[in-house]
Amino acid sequence: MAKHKPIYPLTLSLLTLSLLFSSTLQSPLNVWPKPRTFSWPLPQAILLSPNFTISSPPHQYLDAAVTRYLHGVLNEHHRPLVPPAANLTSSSPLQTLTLAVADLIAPLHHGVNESYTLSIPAAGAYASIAAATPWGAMRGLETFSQLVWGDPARVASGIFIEDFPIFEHRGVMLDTSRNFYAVDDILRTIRAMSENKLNVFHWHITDSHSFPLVVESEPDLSGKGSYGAGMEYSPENVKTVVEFGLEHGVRVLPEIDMPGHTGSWAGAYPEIVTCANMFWWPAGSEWGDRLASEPGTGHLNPLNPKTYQVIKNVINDVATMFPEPFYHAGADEIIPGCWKADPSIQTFLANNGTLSQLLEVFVNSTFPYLVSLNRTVVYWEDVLLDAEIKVNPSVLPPENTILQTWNNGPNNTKKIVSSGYRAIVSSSDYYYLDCGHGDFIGNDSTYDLPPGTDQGNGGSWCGPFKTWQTIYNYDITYGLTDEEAKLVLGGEVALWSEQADSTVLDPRIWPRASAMAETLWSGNRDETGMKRYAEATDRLNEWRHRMVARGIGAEPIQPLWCIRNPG
Ligand code: CP6
Repeated sequence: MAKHKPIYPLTLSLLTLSLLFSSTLQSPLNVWPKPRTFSWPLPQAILLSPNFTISSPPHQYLDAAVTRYLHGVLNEHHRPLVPPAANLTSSSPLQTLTLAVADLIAPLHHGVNESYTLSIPAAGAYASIAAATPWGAMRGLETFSQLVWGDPARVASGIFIEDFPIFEHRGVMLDTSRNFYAVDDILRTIRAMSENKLNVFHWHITDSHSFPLVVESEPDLSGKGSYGAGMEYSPENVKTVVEFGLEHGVRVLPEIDMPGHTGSWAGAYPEIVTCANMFWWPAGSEWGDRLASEPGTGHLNPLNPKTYQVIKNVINDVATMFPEPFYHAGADEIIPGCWKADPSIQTFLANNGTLSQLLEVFVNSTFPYLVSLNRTVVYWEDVLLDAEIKVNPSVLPPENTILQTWNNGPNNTKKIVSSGYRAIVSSSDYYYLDCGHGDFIGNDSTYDLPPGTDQGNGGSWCGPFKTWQTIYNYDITYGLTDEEAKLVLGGEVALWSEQADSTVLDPRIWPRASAMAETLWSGNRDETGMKRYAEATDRLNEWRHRMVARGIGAEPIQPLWCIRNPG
């Protein structure tokens, strides 16, 4: 049992004083996401010396970050929307930022310690970051860079920050199958993630529409399934992305969606994909609804041995290309009609087999293989929570399985963690960035209406648009017990790309992903427990402005007028 120290009256009055300082007298700090604790009692700043340097222990990936931030702080010359009131207090400039890293060999894995402290003296030549790991040091460098502004460059001073995230998994999911993104788009997204202290790039690489990943042991998958030469990701491209992620403290988590969403595999292997050529069938038919404007959604046939030959080759190559210990294996949205279209499956069902058993056959033939490669498998929640087609939980041991929830808000999160599984939260009502941009069921005759009809089922079926406030507001452990909440690893915003490509990538993601980034890093409430929208709005305006200056096309959240005319 830990002993509680008695609280003396003096301690109490000091506590009250410091609370007063932190809530009322402190100057606003333009850092996004807001640090967990900081003190900046007086609005002061100190110039950066033109010879300013960052000294750090050598490290394969931290070195690149140090070079990047050194260049950034000396050359950004950021002009804030509202110039900080801070006065220059010292005649001698800051010479050095020193990094101390406790554990230099900690790999960038789930749960790695990202904590750091940053101290910038009011006067004196040295600032310092003390971090648990290189990845925490990168978070500290980002914070330092956001405290720098002006020409000549200056940094907020007389400041002490102690910072660490609430949630360990803070991600962005990008779908590169429905539309193609160039490698540069992906790198820019990862850079912006790192600047928002997000740490997992969930790459939904393949789907029914295209198979852009070059798998060396199965070259026909992309050869016949990609949108064409120049719209593929080679193993070298993947290496570039993974290394870039490491230099930015961002893990790259691959998803090869299966057994559903695999129509694009049929170019190479029509014999292992069911229903791939059933382009259009009517909504509400006995086949079940088609999903996501698909060219025949395509499901891998669990009863064909050839299916597993191909899958094992794919998994092997993907595991080689992506060293990340988490592997996302999909398993979302199985449509009864797609499997039922296949004669061998019809026989299986006629002999009293069920579609859930068919999914179990599939999971039992693929999940242990992933575990044998030391992977922790992430599935979409459907694998256990679908109304009709789901496996028996006994085939998915909680120690190797994480479920990503996307339906039914907090209720499904509760279902997942109360049955002992870890959860990643991407509830579509809050975290789906694509929704609200129109209906993506292509060639849809529901809009060809006879005279005298007012409207069809118009509008977006996955709307409305999620504002940054909707995202900021969401408490991903809402309604959970403390024990259950521990199983929530974090969250991901998701950009499905039926109606997105590089032309809209930045403004669809930013600054709305920034809203989640802060909620998951330091929360969405002030010291009194109130949601901190007003304060966050001004800071997000500044942060969006800085992101734009850094080459991220984040969309505006307000007219400039509001900033010039505050209150
Ligand atoms: N593709 C895949 C999709 C979606 C999912 N999986 C999706 C479903 C509903 C909405 C948006 C996207 N397009 N493979 C669900 C996980 Cl509203």
